[in-house]
Amino acid sequence: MRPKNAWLKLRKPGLLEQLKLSDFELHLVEQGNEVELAARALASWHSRQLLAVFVSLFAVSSAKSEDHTACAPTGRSTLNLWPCRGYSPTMKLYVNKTSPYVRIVRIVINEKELCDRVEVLHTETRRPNSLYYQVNPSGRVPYLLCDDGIGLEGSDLIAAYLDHIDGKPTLHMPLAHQNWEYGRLQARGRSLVDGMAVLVRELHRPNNEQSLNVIEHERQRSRRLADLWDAEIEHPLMTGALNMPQIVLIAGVLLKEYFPDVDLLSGRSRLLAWAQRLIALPSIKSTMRLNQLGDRP
Ligand SMILES: N[C@@H](CCC(=O)N[C@@H](CS)C(=O)NCC(=O)O)C(=O)O
Repeated sequence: MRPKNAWLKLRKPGLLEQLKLSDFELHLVEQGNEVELAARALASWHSRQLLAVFVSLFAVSSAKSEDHTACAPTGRSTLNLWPCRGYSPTMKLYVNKTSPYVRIVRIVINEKELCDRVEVLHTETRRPNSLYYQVNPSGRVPYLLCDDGIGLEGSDLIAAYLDHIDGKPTLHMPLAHQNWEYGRLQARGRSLVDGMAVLVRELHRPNNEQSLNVIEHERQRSRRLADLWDAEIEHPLMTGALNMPQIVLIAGVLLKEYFPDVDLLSGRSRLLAWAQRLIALPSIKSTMRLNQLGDRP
C-alpha cells in the first residue's frame, strides 16, 4: 500500500476517490483500523510532533514520562474516547512541578481516567533559550500537544478539552443563564490562583529583584480572597460533585505544598475542612507529594 493513501483517507477523502488504486490497495484503505494506525503514524511526522519528540528526548530537563501508576482510579468505567481503535496515545502534556495550573489539568486527567492517553513531560520554565520554547513559544505550562500536532495552552482550555473529549463532560457546566453561580465561583477561584502565582514568582526571585510592593499587594489580595472563600465554601456548588470551581480552588490552596509561605488554611477552619475532604479524593491526592496538609485550624 502506498502510505499516502492512508493519509488521504483520513485527511482528504475527496482526493483519495480520484486516485486509481488496485483492489488490494482499496481493500487496505477500507480496512479501517490498520489504515488509521498507518495514517496516525504518518501524521506523527508532522514537524511539531518531531520537534516535541526531540525536545522530550534531549532538551527538557529531567525529561521522563510520568509514572502512569500515579493515575488515580476514580471508579468510573473507562470509555473509548478515541476515534481509532487500538491506537496508543500520543497526547503530551508539558508540566513543571509546582504550577497550580498544571495541577488543575492533572486532576482533570485523573478524573477523566485519561492517564494512559496523556504522556506527562517535565520541563523547566523561565530558562533562557530553552528548547521548550520551540514547542510552545510562550514558554508556559501547562501545554497540551494533541495527537494531531495542535497545541493547547491555558489550563482552562486544556481542562475543558479533556473534559469534553468523550462528549460527556462531568466537570464543566455550560455557562447558561442559570449557571452564572458556577461561572462566578470559578472566576473567583482563578482570581485567587492568578494572584498567588504572581506572589510565589515574586517571592522566589533573587532578593535584589523582588518588588516588595507586588509581594504586599498580592499577599493582601490572597488574604482577602481566602477570607471570602472561608465564608462561602459551603456553597452547594463547592460541596457537591467535583467540578471546575472546586478543582481551581484546591489547586490554589495546594500551592502551599511547595511554598509554605503562602498558606491560606491556617486560621480558616471551614476552608481547611473543605480542603481536607477534597484531598481525600484519589484524583487529587495522587497529585500531592505528601498526601496531607499538615494544618491546624
Ligand atoms: N493562564 C495560564 C497561566 C499559565 C502560567 O502562567 N504558568 C506558569 C507556571 S505557574 C508558567 O508557565 N510560567 C513560565 C513563564 O512565565 O515563562 C493557565 O491557566 O494555564
